[in-house]
Amino acid sequence: MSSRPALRTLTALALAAALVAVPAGRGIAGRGTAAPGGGPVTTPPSDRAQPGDESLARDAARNELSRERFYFAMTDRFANGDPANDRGGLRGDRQSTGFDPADKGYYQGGDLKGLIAGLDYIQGLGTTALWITPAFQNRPVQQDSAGYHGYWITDFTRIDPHLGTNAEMKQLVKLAHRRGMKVFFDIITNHTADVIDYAEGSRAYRSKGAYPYVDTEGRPFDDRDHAGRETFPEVGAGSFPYTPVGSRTAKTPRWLNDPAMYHNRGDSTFTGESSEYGDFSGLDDLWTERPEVVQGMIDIYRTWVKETGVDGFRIDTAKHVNMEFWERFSPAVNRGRFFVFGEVFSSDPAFTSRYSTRGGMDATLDFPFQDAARSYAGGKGGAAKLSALYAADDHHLDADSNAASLPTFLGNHDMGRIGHFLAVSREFAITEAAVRSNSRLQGSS
Ligand SMILES: [Ca+2]
Ligand SMILES: [Ca+2]
Ligand SMILES: [Ca+2]
Ligand SMILES: [Ca+2]
Repeated sequence: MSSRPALRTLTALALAAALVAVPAGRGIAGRGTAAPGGGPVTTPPSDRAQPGDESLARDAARNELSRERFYFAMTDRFANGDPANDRGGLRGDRQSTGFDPADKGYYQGGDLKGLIAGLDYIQGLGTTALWITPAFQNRPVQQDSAGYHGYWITDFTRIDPHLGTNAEMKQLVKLAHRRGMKVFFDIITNHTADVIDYAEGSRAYRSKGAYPYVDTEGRPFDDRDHAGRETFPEVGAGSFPYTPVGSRTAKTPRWLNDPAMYHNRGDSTFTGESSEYGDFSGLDDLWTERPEVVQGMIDIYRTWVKETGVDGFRIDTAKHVNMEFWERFSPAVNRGRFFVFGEVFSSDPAFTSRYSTRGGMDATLDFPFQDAARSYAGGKGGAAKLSALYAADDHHLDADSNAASLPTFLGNHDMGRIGHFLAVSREFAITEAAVRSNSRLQGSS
């Protein structure tokens, strides 16, 4: 008999901004019974069972995190608990401070104190876990928009002063735990803020075939041959397809200021090779094949886990980092009861599942479910996509992870809300390239 879940919970939660509902994964067993109060799932044996069948017909292994109901809060948009930090300690107009509550592209004043004060409200919605937008210090303004969303990090060791302090983050986690709630960080290893420019004055993607990396002796090499290894070829200023220029002091930790820690190939087109090697609208794309970058990111995030006691990570743009990186990063941070789920923007379970079966994550955000549920509820596509989705659940199955742990959602802060999709009365595809180019969250414009 199968324990493949035939039903996923669809609980839409109201969120602080145009955000996402992430209910309890695929947490209901197909023919099983969910115990009241969230206890273990039990599947009664058939009355035709033979002696010994029960030991074979067990429920699938379930990570205990498969029953969380997430509330995804964009901290800047939740509640302003401390007007004194609204400008992040900066002086001047909004182009300096990033603060302009009259413009949704700028900081509005929300902060960690506001979240702490709202824990009663958040828990009262039935929430068991809080996932907050990246909280580390951002470049306050890039072009005509501010880093209120948190995806333009300059200092990976410090909470952004617009949002609060490192001590307040520790307090948030502690107070959430006291209520039996978990806290998840939204983390980024793919890129930093847009600090590096190219001397050539262009950002069009330059491929590895036409512009191979060269070592300090001028010899071309393929960095994939060295990905995930302990050593890497010596490179210098002339090693890259573009010549990186920009501040050498803007980022923390210091290793992030070395331009040789970045791919320096120009903007991603979200297809082919550029998906992993290109910049997100100028955001500096880290050379995640390099051992220094792997270890640097492990050090950053292990320190945060140790200092705050946070319960897990939602990993931003996971699809845009090479798999060898995840094979080393995930086991280094994902220890004990920790839970890691990646953002892999794809509706193909054969693709998304690789990040938990090979890349060491516990799960990926269930983009394939979002796509199939939207298609079904929109009334045009029938149930074929949903049927195919469930039939593909076995892609996710391995010794320590399976489809029951996939956090589901119907809309999110990049693509929009489900109500909008349903109002559009035709079948359409939500592509990553279109979503990314429309979203103010990732790009620099
Ligand atoms: Ca504030
Ligand atoms: Ca990348
Ligand atoms: Ca850049
Ligand atoms: Ca696994």
